[in-house]
Amino acid sequence: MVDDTIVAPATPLGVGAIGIVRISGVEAVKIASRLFIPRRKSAVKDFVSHRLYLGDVFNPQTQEIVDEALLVVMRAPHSYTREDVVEFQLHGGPVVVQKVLELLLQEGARLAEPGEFTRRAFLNGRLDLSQAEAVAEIIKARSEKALSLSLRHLKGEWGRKIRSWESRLLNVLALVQARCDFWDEGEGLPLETIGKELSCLVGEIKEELLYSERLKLVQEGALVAVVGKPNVGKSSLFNAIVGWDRAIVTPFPGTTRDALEENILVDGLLFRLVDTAGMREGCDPIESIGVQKAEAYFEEADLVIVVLDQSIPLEKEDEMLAGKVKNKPHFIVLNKSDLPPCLDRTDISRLYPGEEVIEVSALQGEGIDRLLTKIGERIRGEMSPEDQMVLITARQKGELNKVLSLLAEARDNLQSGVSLDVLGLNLEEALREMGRILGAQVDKELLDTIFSQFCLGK
Ligand SMILES: Nc1nc2c(ncn2[C@@H]2O[C@H](COP(=O)(O)OP(=O)(O)OP(=O)(O)O)[C@@H](O)[C@H]2O)c(=O)[nH]1
Ligand SMILES: [Mg+2]
Repeated sequence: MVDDTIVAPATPLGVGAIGIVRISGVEAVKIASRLFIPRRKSAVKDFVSHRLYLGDVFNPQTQEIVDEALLVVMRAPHSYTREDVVEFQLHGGPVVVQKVLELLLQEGARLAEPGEFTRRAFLNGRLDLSQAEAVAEIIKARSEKALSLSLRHLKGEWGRKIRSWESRLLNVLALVQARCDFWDEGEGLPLETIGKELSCLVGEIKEELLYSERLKLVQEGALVAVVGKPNVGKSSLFNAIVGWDRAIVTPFPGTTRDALEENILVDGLLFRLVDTAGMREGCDPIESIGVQKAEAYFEEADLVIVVLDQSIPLEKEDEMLAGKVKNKPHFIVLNKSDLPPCLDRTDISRLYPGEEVIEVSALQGEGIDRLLTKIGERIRGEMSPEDQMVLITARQKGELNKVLSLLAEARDNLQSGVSLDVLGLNLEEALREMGRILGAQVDKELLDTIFSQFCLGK
């Protein structure tokens, strides 16, 4: 347990209906009681845990009343940090919140560092490290999908998975270590079983890391790039999707130079939609920088929307793009459907054999909803199976990658008949890395497992 008491605003500093200031630590109740007079006679120290009490917040030095507030005491260990926590629910507004914060600091609380409440929750064993990270993800979640994944993570699904890998690995290590100490090298060691289990673990972890690639789509939003030759209506389409005149539209080819990015939500999913310069060669130096940017976005995109203008015949730029786009997930959008058609359908199917073409009129807003539905479906498809996804932070991914290479090394060592000592070391190191994912200490646990399974020393 840490012995000081921390305080911080729990709501954003701004105007709102209520503003919450939160204190946590051994002195929380004592400090809070110095500036709160309950409406009914009872004292703060006698408040029933988790019940709201109305009263006045006052400055103990000047006796001046600062605000009328609701106070709730959440006694240890039944609180977020597992310490005594007190929350002041004040009238929203930066001045009141700031004032109460100052008073609490003056009465002996310390200003919390970012994440310190959650850090205490972790130190006091309420959350594992990955759950603590999930809390941060929930706060950052920018789409419903990301939010639901963070919540699932917080409930500990990911922790359960890691722990199950951990215990399987412990079993393998226990087998290896017991033989190292008490038997001749390898005698009676079920090498095949160990090899199989290691391969199994490597496979499962690989798969998990693969899923986590898709997670980027949820957390950061899939990058959807609108590309095409100049003047086909890319910016018009972009504007129609984002819902306002974000990009400049003119009848002159080469209008867009800089790529423009906007976040949009479709069906609970976040997208980064990018409008790019029309791709063509031999343009002026400024425009060609724009074209280079367009190409970079094209490469990076999770999904490409290729725009064609159906009011004019195909040109060589359309052909060039068709060649490039083949290996990327993409949609063909036929724009300007309000104008008389001049583009031969057979030409399109020659360029994009067997592909579905979505007709829209960016100018009149026709077909946009259908296009959005298609985009949503496609990205969901890329992410599936959704129920297997868990949210992995970059740190966890790093640890998991290390575990993976250590296990692969152990498996290869086993195959090449390396000594059991070395194998044991590989596995121990992998376990240590794995333990880091949830922030747990593994060594004691390791000993426990070995003793319980093999009764060493008896
Ligand atoms: N009739 C009709 N005109 C359209 C449509 N979409 C775009 N336009 C017109 O086509 C011209 C070019 O539109 P932009 O949206 O600027 O085209 P762009 O592809 O972004 O062009 P660059 O930025 O130069 O590459 C403008 O005059 C638009 O008004 C449409 O659906 N129907
Ligand atoms: Mg444009």
